[in-house]
Amino acid sequence: MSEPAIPTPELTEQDGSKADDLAEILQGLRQSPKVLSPKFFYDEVGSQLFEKITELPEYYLTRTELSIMRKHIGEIVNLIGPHASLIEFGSGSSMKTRILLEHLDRLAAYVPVDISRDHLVAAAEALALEFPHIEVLPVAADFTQPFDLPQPGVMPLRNIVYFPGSTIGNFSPGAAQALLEVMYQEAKEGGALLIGVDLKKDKTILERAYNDGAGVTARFNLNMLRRLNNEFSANFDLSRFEHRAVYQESPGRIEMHLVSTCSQTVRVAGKDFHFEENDFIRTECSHKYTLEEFAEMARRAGFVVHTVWIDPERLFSVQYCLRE
Ligand code: SAH
Ligand code: AVI
Repeated sequence: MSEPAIPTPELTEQDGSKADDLAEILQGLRQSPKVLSPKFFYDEVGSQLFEKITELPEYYLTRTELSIMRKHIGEIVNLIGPHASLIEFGSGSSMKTRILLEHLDRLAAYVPVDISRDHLVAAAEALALEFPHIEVLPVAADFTQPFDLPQPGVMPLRNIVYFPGSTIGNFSPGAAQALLEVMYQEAKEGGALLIGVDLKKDKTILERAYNDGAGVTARFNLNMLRRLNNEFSANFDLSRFEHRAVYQESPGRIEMHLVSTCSQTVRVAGKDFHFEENDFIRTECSHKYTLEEFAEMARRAGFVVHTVWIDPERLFSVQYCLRE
């Protein structure tokens, strides 16, 4: 007898408007220094380049977070308890989530939320095949804008918001707190937040992680310009920009830049933007926190840090935060 077919996960789509994205891009390019949001990294090519970054020897974040998750999965599972709904912000390929999906007790649903639509759909389909007993409900949305969550078929006992990867670091402290407040709402009464937070450390380790020898991070950074050319009628010449990542001790963040190698004018959707040699666009900040700094930010959003797991080298933390 043949196996029953696994249904394709139903996608909930919160259509961001192209016009809003363009307005945000033009506004960022008018600033001094010029800025673009890191959310524009993630088309299909950008998502794949990020996957490559996670495998780089210099990029300690992913393998360290994975090792923490594997080591403490028993304790994490006990804290979360049975019949939870797992809502993941910025799920990407859901690689780390597999550890949770394999171990959590009778999960009510898994709701991955990501802006990179096609990548999300592929990841959700793979998970539905791998975990046929779990309801997978993908949401394609910009999580910085209001979005609706689908209702699972089975009523969960509690909502667990999962935010791994230290993606929280890609937001300014004010925006990060606002995002934590959204997560507080989504966790609902009795819910919790499980979050990966990268820690402050030696500048050399940090700058190496964002300036890898194979040049993958440079390709990831430059991909944003290729995307603007393809989707927003821009004419960036990628050979006239260089990747740079520098750690600013105060406030404690890596800044990724695209530096103009000459004096040039670029057109985006009919508007001209001039660059002198060495002018740059800031494409990403990756804030690093002390445990105290993160606890304070979480507290202001309504969470109390319950348990913190750290690797022996104190590079990265995974934190379980309860709604107060
Ligand atoms: N959670 C994964 C992936 C981290 S990469 C990990 O830990 O390895 C960051 C992810 O967040 C990407 O998949 C990207 O598409 C998504 N993302 C970034 N900004 C977003 C936004 N504003 N709304 C929704 N998803 C976003
Ligand atoms: C997704 N985010 C947490 C990564 C980071 O480390 O800030 C994105 C990244 N940028 C360069 N390398 C990786």
